[in-house]
Amino acid sequence: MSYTLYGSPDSANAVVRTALEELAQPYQDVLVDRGAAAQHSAAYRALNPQGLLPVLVVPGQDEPLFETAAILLFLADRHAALLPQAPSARGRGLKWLFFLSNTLHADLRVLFYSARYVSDEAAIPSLRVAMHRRVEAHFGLLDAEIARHGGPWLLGEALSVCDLYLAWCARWAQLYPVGDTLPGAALAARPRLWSLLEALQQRPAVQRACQREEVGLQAFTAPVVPQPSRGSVTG
Ligand SMILES: N[C@@H](CCC(=O)N[C@@H](CS)C(=O)NCC(=O)O)C(=O)O
Repeated sequence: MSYTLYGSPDSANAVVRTALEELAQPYQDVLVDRGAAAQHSAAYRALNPQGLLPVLVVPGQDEPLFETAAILLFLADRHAALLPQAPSARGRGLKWLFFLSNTLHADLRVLFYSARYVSDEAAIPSLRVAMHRRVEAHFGLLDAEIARHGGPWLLGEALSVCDLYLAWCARWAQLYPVGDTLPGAALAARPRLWSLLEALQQRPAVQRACQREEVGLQAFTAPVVPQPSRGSVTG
């Protein structure tokens, strides 16, 4: 029995998919069509009561898993890969994984779904200006961390789930919300971070994930809004 990944094109399921591909684990896909608001259906909320993507169903687990970082941590533990295993380096992996989840990704969500975070829509432009500033600072911290130890990956010499999460966040920051995004140049000006993105998108496993997400093979350094053959990227 293999994993079952619930997702929609170019959504947070892409991070989990990339981890599954890097781990060479078989999995099946279930499309949750955001264009039809399927993530809010009763059937999907039975899997994730938040109505958010992704969900990973894991044989042998008594419940479906949700929250991208939790799923990444679960997979890294189960397969003893993609996070430092040495006790002395474990904390390094966890702190950046949590930073990506509860700070970078959470702040990106404020940009993507700004109307949910204000009571007056007139406040959205100014909220977005502030959030762009925060997100740029987060990418600056990540770039500085790579520079501090010399890279090439966020945690040093070994690829980790943090790199996968970081790269998809960098992609989304350049694409969404359509018409009010972080300029790609703001990321390209972060040389260590940019090198990481370039290296990551050359990996065969990452390319397999990008193909299944239908996002093209320069998904992180020259992203374009996809036109998926099934489902929708928004909704
Ligand atoms: N904290 C959640 C956030 C997931 C998330 O933002 N998912 C988006 C897709 S990228 C989603 O489901 N959006 C639909 C919605 O908010 O209605 C996680 O890490 O899993």
